Amino acid sequence: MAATTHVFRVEGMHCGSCALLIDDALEDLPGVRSTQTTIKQARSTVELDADRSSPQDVIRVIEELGYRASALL
Ligand SMILES: [Cu+2]
Repeated sequence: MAATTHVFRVEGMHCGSCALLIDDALEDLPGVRSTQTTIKQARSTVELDADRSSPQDVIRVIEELGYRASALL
């Protein structure tokens, strides 16, 4: 199974704890191999196994935490 890297724009982060919160939640999503969220760039970079979760699932997890997310690539 090949993992692909997806980049998301994340709006609404206030501090580094927000980024950690998002990374912790994304790590629980099936198929997520790595996740790196930075407030400085307002981005989440997620390495995802497409057989297990979709970019839309990543967006849903981020938005359930109260942030806004959109796929960049
Ligand atoms: Cu915060």
